[in-house]
Amino acid sequence: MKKYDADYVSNIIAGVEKRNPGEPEFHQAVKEVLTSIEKVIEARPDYVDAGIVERIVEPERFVQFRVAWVDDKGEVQVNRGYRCQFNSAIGPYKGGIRLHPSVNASIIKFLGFEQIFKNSLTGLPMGGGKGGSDFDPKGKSDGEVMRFCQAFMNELYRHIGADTDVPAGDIGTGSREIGYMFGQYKKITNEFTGVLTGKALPSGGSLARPEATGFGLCYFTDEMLKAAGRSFEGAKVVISGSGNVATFAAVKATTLGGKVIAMSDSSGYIVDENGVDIDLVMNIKKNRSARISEYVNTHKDAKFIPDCRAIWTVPCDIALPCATQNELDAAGAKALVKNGAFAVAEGANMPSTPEAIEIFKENKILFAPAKASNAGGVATSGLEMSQNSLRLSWSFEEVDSRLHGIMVNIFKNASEAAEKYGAKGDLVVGANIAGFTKVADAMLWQGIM
Ligand code: NDP
Ligand code: 2IT
Repeated sequence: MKKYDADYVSNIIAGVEKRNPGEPEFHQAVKEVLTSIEKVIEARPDYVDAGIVERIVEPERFVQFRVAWVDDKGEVQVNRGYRCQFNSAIGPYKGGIRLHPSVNASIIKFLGFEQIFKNSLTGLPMGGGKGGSDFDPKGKSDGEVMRFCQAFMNELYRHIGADTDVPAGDIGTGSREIGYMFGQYKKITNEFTGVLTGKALPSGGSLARPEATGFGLCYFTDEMLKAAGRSFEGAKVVISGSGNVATFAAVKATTLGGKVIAMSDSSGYIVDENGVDIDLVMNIKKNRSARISEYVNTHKDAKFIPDCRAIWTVPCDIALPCATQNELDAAGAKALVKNGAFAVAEGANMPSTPEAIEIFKENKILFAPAKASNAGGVATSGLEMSQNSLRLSWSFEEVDSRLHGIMVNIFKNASEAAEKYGAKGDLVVGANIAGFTKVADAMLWQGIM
């Protein structure tokens, strides 16, 4: 029988590093989760006995495949596709598809691993998964994007299904891409099912799914601020990114009384002290190849700085990193502290480096970790799945109010778990413990597999 000792967790982390060489993002995500659930593992010999932790860090299935398609010049292009089916203990695999040139096995595994605990936190029956490709939608014609998505689905379809694995959007994958993938899945299988979420309304999509991640982020942040006697009211807000999550976070932060003064894309950031014109940002970024620098052509008072990582030097009260992993490092964290920011809430997945999180902790900055604060997107995907199963559509207000309730609950569960394990106020620990326990109990109940 296995026993817990002081090296138990560090040995498992070392094993993950050895078995997955050259995958720093995956190592980072595993380390963060495992080190923050040590107290639970220590208290649960049955988890140790059943090898729960050794099993939870190993994907149940990881597929990598060739995606060949023909570009507008008639030339053959080859990309690499992935689907990581990480854990199905509490429901079908669920998680987005990322289309970005940086996509590799490490990024897909880190995202799939995070998704296990995030999905568990939503309270809905969804396992963890993630997929993607190194395809770059920037600079591609609509026809090229369609041919790529169809080629991607020509392989992916055999691995997914409404009760097996339900992909959705992520960086580079929005309604257009989901549409082409959905059409191809339907063509191949001759089935109209809720196999993807983030669908357009006439094909079974859910109202409020486009808004959900950004809105959910602000609902969660609002709870965290309220518990600390603060609010969005009158706060200056800096948001990185200008895609799906960032723009709807900007909308809701404004509704809640905040003033968004800076946003970015991978080429740099804009500062508009009059308050960012969010409609304009959305309009510019409708085209995936467009640059946010165009903003200053219309708003002459605004500035564009061609260095996206420097956005954290803009003095603000609340920072919402909503672009990508590791975009907020120690230098960014120090700048936020120096300028008096009081809260950081993650919209992107793992946007803060471990060093940055340490700096927030040391300086008592309120910190909302991604797997709790950005769970509103996948939660609403779960609501889309429910509507598809019921063959019904709920109103915007109905979906939004369920989303709000889910985010309030996640904050409550993460706060309570943190307090129970002696880490009051530490939402990193609280979210990891609350997310992990439910999955671990399901794995325990289902036996060794
Ligand atoms: P989008 O593709 O809509 O937007 C991505 C934004 O981030 C763009 O502004 C993009 O700039 C910027 N960005 C992407 N990669 C980089 C990079 N390497 N360096 C700097 N900037 C970058 O994606 P989403 O808004 O959907 O996703 C943003 C984040 O939120 C991701 O971490 C995603 O995993 C996470 N997330 C998304 C959810 C969803 O429902 N969509 C749910 C939960 C989390 P540019 O235009 O220049 O590429
Ligand atoms: O990271 C995420 O949670 C997402 N990209 C959304 C996943 C989903 O299935 O809606």
